[in-house]
Amino acid sequence: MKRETKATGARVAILMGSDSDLPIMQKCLDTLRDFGVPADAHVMSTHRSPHAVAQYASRAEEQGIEVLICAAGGAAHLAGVVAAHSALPVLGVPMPSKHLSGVDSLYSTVQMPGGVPVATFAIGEAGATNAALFAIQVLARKDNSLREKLAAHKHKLACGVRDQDAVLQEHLKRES
Ligand code: RP5
Repeated sequence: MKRETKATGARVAILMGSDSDLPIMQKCLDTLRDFGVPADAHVMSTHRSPHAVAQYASRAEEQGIEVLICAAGGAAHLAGVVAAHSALPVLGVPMPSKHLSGVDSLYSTVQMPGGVPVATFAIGEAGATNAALFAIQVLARKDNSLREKLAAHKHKLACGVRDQDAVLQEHLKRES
């Protein structure tokens, strides 16, 4: 079946090899939404729907997509094949897998041949969140409002750690 790609206003596309990846990739969608970045998301598989992957990847740039985020598990070739078909930055998120805990996904995403880069993130939810943040950092180079939101995000992280430390100091004081 031919998949038509229509311009949707999305700046980032999230592709995942199966809907079983969605619970983890929801972190990626949520992070992009929190920053107000319009994103497309699709299930498509290098092995199960190879033509859809090739077609989407080769048309993504003309559809206005600026960064491609690809999540797959096991023999995780999605990010690599997308990178083969597009000159856009491709971010790979290795999914935890049933038998090898995602180490298979990590290796098959990260070990690209020279000349075809895939920026590979941590296995699982941290990787899903960080891929979204990295995509936002790329877009923020030419977007002041995103730069401000990233600065606020960093500030919130630091405040969270400062609050944790304050609780720890109270606890230690009570114990002494
Ligand atoms: C990969 O195989 C998918 O990305 C998923 O992580 C894994 C298992 O897929 P399902 O069997 O759950 O569809 O292609």
